[in-house]
Amino acid sequence: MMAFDGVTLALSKGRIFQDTLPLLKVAGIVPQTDPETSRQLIIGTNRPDVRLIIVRASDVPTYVKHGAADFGVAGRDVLLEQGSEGLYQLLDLGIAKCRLMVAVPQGFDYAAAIRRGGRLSMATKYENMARSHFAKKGMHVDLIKLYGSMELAPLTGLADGIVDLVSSGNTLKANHLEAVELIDHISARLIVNAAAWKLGRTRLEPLVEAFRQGVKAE
Ligand code: PRT
Ligand code: MG
Repeated sequence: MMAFDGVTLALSKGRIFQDTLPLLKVAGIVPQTDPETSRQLIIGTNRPDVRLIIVRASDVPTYVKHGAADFGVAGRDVLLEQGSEGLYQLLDLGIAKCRLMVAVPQGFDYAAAIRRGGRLSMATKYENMARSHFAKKGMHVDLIKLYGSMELAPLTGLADGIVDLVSSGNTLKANHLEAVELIDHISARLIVNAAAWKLGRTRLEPLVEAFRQGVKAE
């Protein structure tokens, strides 16, 4: 594995992989297998000098920070939540778009609850972003850290509301919740190891240019 001297791109399967495919295709880069069906975690491409590694979405920055991957495609949510020291965000790829929102049960008067100034509790996977958002608003909020299925929290009395990513809004609707506040717009970014970028830019530049063409074509 260490013998590979091409460029390694870290991706998560699911929406990031699916949305990155057309960008790679514009650059003439085509993966040799589909991570949705194959169990391979290292995927070659039609280009001997470019390979993909498949990792959890929240692990993409870690691989790039440590130089185990040259590049990664990571959601802005992941980068904001984890911090991005040691990384450069080279491009906004405009894919996997969504919004980080506050949501509460339908009919819950969020504005009135804020005016009353009582303590609200919010369940979220995005503790850091939620904390800085509510602090900016001067709100006292108890955050409850969850790792998934945030929507369940208000339905079971675990929390008054949630802070979660929303794209179509169908998940909120299906759970009788409604978005009441926008925290941030999210999209996926092309990230690179900062030290590698400073030292080995000529080796890395062509893939960045390929992505730039892909983004332009989309
Ligand atoms: O799923 P896993 O635990 O492995 O990790 P992950 O959830 O971090 O990965 P993945 O692949 O689900 O998401 C990767 C990236 O896609 C995220 O980091 C975001 O930047 C981006 N993205 C875009 C989204 C969504 N849209 C999105 N809708 N990530 C998650 N969701 C979830 C949301 O949390 C909620 O549960 O989808 C549900 C809401 O979707 P709608 O369409 O019903 O509103
Ligand atoms: Mg997910």
